[in-house]
Amino acid sequence: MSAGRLTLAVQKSGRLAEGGFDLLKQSGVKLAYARDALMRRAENVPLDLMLIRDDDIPSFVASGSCGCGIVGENVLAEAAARSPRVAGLEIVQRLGFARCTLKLAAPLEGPVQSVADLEGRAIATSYPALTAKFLQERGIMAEIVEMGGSVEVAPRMKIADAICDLVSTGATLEANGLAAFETVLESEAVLIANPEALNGGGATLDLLVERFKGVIASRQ
Ligand code: PRT
Ligand code: ZN
Repeated sequence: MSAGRLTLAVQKSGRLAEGGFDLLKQSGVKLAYARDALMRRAENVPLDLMLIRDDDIPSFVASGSCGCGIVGENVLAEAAARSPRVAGLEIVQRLGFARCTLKLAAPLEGPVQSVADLEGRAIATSYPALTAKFLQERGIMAEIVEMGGSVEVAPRMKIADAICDLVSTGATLEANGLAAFETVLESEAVLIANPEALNGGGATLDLLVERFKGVIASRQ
C-alpha cells in the first residue's frame, strides 16, 4: 500500500462486481492491465482496487486493510450485527444498484403465513444475525438454520419451515412454491469507508463520491 493511494475493496466477481466496475468506468476511472488477482491499480487516479469476496469487504474496511469498499447493505448489516467495529463504519454514499430485499417466505398454503406463525418453527437463512434480531424484536422464539446457499430448497427438503433470503425479481421463490410474507431489510450497494484507513487518500475518496453522484444522477 503506497502512501497517498486509497484502497477500495470491490467484489471479485458477481452482482456487486459487475455494478461496481460499471460505476468506476462511468466515473472515468481507468484500470491498469491486471497482473495481480488480488489488486488492480487505477492509472489516472491514486486508487487501488482490492478484489475479494463480498462477505469479506466489511471486515477488510473495518480492520483498515482497505480505506473504503463497495458492498451490499445486506452483507454490511449482517456483519455489523456481529462486529462492533463493522457497526462503526459509515455509509458514505448509496449507489443505487444491486437492489434486493431480505424477506421471510414460506410454502404457499403451508402452516406459516405470517410472522406470528414462526413461533417454534425453523427458519433457514444465510443471514442468521439479521434474522435473529428481527425475531427478537418481535418476541418470536424460533430456530435459525444457517445455510451457505440454496436456501430456497430448505422447506422442500424439510430442513426448515420458512426461509429468510434475498429476493429481487421473485422468480426463485415462485419456482420453489414459496411466498414472501414479510420484509426484513431493503438493500442496495453502498460505499463504506473507514476514516482512519484512508492512507492520505481522503481527497481521492471525495473525488470518487462526487463522480459517483454524477453517474447516479445521470441514470435517473
Ligand atoms: O462470491 P461472493 O461471496 O463474492 O458472491 P455471492 O455469491 O455471495 O454474491 P452475489 O454476487 O450473488 O451477490 C452479491 C450481492 O448482490 C448480494 O449480497 C446482494 O447485495 C446483491 N443482490 C441483488 C443479490 C440479489 N440481488 C439476488 N437476487 N444477491 C443474491 N440474489 C439471489 C438470492 O439469494 C436468491 O437466490 O438471487 C436469488 C433471488 O433472485 P430472484 O430474482 O429470483 O428473486
Ligand atoms: Zn458472498
